[in-house]
Amino acid sequence: MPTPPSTQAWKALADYRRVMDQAHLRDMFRDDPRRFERFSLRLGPILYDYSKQRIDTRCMELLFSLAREMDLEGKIQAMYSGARINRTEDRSVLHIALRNRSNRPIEVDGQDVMPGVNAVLDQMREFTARVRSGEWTGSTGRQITDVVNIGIGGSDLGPRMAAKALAAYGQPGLSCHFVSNIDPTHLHQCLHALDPETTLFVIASKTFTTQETMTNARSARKWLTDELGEKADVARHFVAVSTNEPKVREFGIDPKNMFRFWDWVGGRYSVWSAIGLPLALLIGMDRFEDFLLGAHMVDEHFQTAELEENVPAIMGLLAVWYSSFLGAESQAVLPYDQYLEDFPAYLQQGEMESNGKRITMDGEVVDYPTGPIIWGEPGTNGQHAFFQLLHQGTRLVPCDFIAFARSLNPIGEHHEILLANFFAQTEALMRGKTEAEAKEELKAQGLDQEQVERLVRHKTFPGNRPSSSIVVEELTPYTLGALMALYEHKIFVQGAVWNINSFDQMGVELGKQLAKAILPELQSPGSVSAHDNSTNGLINAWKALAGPR
Ligand code: G6Q
Repeated sequence: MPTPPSTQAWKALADYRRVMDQAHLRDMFRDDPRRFERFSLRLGPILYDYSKQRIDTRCMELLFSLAREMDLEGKIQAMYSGARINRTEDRSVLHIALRNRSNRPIEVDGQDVMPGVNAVLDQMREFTARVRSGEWTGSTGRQITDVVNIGIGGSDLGPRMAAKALAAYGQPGLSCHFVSNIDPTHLHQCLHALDPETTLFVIASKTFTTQETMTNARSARKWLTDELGEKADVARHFVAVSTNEPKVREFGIDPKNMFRFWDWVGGRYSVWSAIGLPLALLIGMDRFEDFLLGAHMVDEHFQTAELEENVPAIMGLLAVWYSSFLGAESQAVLPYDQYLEDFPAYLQQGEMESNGKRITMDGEVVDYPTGPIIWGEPGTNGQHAFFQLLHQGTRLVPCDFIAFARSLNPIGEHHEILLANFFAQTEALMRGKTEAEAKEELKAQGLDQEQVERLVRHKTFPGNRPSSSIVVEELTPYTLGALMALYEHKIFVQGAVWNINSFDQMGVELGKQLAKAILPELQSPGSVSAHDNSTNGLINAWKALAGPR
C-alpha cells in the first residue's frame, strides 16, 4: 500500500488547497446556482447536503482519486467479506453481519457467521418478549420495571445513546438505566431510586474482566442480595452479554441467560449485537430489527454505490480533507434534536478511538494528521454557548448539523423555530457578514460615524465556515440505525485513506493496566516511592487526606 502522501492525488490536493484557500463559499454559491443540487445526495429518508463545504468539483475529483489510490473500494470489499482487516488483533470486522437482514452468508475462516447471529437475535426476541409481557419476573414474582445496564465504553455508549434517542418508542412502565463509571456515586444515583424486586441487571462486557464493570456488577449483586435477603434469586435479576462464558459462569450468571457475541465485533461497533439488549427490552424486538434494517440499508449503499454517490465515502473524504489538508483540529456534531443529546459523546468514542492513531498499517509513524477531535451539543443550546467561536474564532471547525423534518412531540411552533435556527446557522456560517454589511446595519440603528467605526470589526463575520446538513424525515429506529451506520462507515473511510487500523484500541487497554498496578498501593499502608516524583507526591498526599486504610 502506498503511503497517502506518496499518492498523486495527495500531492495534487496539497497544491489545490491553495486554490481553495482563495475561494469563499459565498462567491461559490453566487457563481453556481446549482451548487446544492451538485453537492447533495438523498439516501432513503436522509438528505445529505455538503454544498456548504469548502470544496468544488475538482477538489471532490481529487478526493475520489485519493480514495481509489488508497484502494478504499478494495478495503470495503475486504471488510464485507470477513477478511481479518483488524491486523494488530488479527480479527475480522463484521458489525455489518449483525445487521445483515439479507441473511446472505458472511464467512469467517470458511464458516458462515449468520446462523450464530440469527440464533442470538432469536434468543433476544424470546427474552425481551418475556420481560416486556411480565412473564419473566423478579425473584418475588413481580414484573420487571427497571433495566440497569452495567457496562462501560463500547458496552455503554451505544445502547445508552440509542435508548435515549428512541425513548419515544419505549414500553410504558419499563425504564432503562445505564451505570458505567466506577465512581460509586454513579451506582448510588441509579440504585437508590430502584426497587430490587423489580430490577433486572444486564452485565454488558465483551471481556467480562473490565475492572469498572465487574466491580459495579459485584456491588449491584450485593445490593440485591442485601435488600432481598433470603428471597434473592440472582439468576432472575442478572443476565450477561459477553464473549467470555467461563467468566460469566464464575460470576454466577446462568449461561442460559448469557447473550453471546464474537471477537469480530468491536466494542464501539457492538450496539447491533446483544450489547443492544437494553434497547431491545425498551423498544421491543420488532423495532430493534427496524433499527438493524436502517443500518443494513446504509451498509448496502456503502458497499455498492460509486464513490461519487456514496454518502459515507463523501463524509469520510471531507473529514480527511479538513484534517490532513486544511489543518482543522476538530469537528463539531450538532444534532438539532433533544433525543440525540448523547449522539456527540457516542461519536466521540467511535471516531476518536478508531482514528486516534499514529502508526500506519505497515508499522510506520504517520507524517500527516489523522483523526480529528469530535465534540458537540444539541442545538439550539450550543448557539447560546460555543457557537461564538464557530462564527468569529480563529479556528476552522467543520460542523455536521443534523435535524429531523418532523418532531415526535409537536408543540405549537417549537419545531419550526428549531429548524429556522438550524437553517440560519449554516447560512450565517457560510455567508458571514461583510464589513460593508455590518456598517449598514449599525448606521440603520442610528449610530454615529465614530461609533460605527469603533464597532464595525467586532460586528463583522468572515463566513466561509464549512458545514454539512443532514436532514432526516423523522426519528425512528430505522432512521437512527441508518444515521449511526453512516458515521461508522465515515470512520472506516478515513482509516482506509490514512492507512491506519481503525479497529484496535491500545490506548484504552493501557488505561486498564495502569490503574490495576496502582490500586494495591492505595490499599496498603505506608508511603509509596516507586513512581515519578509527582505521582508519588499525589498518592502520598491522597493517603494523608483520605485517612488510614
Ligand atoms: C471499544 C473499546 C472499549 C470497550 C470498553 C469495555 O471499542 O474497546 O470502549 O468497549 O473498554 O470493554 P468490555 O466490553 O470488554 O467490558
